[in-house]
Amino acid sequence: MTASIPIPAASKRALITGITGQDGSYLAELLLSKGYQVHGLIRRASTFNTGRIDHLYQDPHDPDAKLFLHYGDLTDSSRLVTLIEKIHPDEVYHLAAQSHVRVSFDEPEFTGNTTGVGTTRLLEAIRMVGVDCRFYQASSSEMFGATPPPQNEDTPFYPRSPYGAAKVYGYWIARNYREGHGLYAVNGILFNHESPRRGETFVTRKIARAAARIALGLDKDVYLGNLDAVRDWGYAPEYVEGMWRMLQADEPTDYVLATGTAYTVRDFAQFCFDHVNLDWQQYVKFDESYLRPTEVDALIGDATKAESLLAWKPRTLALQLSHVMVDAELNRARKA
Ligand code: NAP
Ligand code: G4F
Repeated sequence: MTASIPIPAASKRALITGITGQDGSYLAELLLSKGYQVHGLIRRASTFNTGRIDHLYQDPHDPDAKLFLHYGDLTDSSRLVTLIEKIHPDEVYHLAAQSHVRVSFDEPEFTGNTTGVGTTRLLEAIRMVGVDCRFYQASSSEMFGATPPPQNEDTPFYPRSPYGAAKVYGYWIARNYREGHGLYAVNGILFNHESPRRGETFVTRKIARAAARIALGLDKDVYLGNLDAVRDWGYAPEYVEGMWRMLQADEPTDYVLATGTAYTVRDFAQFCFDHVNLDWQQYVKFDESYLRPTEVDALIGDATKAESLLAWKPRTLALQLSHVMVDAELNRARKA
């Protein structure tokens, strides 16, 4: 932690909220590789929550250190002001959120407070300090909810969860600071993107992990909810590259990142189990507790704008992604 350590000068400084999450960890790697000084907001927890970024650790006393971590929370506005004042970032990537859709039905108020109002707290900190920076808001395809695919930047929002509603609020508050306060603020409307670093309770990681562990004789089966949901799954490292590109453009605007391909949860299960030569139907069981009060049936994105303005293109599609994830789980399980 860097409580009393003065921050050295650097060519470009980035602040990442949510640096301990899937996307934050890949983005930190990318920005460090580009020579940025990277600052990450982390929450105090009773157990370590830095597993995804431990390999990036640098001694903050080292004069060449480029990664600095700061305790803070999206519910603590005075801390956000202090940090913006101290770091004076050139780019802010706001990724922190209560990001689990199913959990948002159990904790709607908390989700609104962090995922929604947390964005305002950070934007207000930037405005109050008066720092001239570029701001990335982690918006979500979940905002489209019940609006049928294909979905692009002009598609109306119809959120179907407290999480989706909080993200719609975050989207509009970021646009408001762009239009009202002249902030360079961008909404990246990202469709589902996954990786071996995905949280274990999201469906792709849950399935990949189960397939690997069942193949190794460590588990017997896996319980899932709705297998009919259609998602547009891409690969997280490619999506964080898109986030960075959004903040390098001349003008701030909003972009969809997606692969444009559509698979059901059932398809993804089949890909994963096929990869370890098992019949998914023998191992996937149903548990209604994984159903949601309102489901998002189909998300399929149209990323034409990002492709033409940012030259961004996804390379890894669902089948290859499933193999990357199952192989990572086989390695993890063997090591453990
Ligand atoms: P993730 O793995 O769940 O990471 C969420 C991050 O937010 C973690 O670092 C978490 O810290 C932090 N966080 C949560 N509540 C916080 C709080 N109150 N104060 C400070 N930090 C807090 O999410 P992800 O998949 O990387 O997604 C990154 C962002 O993109 C999220 O905003 C998500 O909603 C959005 N998004 C994700 C996808 C996707 O498919 N992955 C698609 C569209 C949009 P801890 O480690 O301490 O929990
Ligand atoms: O993996 P999921 O939990 O992802 P979901 O709900 O699409 O949300 C993710 O993507 C959003 C972008 O659209 C992000 F904004 C959000 O932060 C998050 O990263 O569920 C995918 C689908 C759902 O339809 C769900 O009902 O899988 C279905 N599902 C079926 N069984 C399950 C399960 N989901 C989970 N998490 N666990 C199950 O056992």
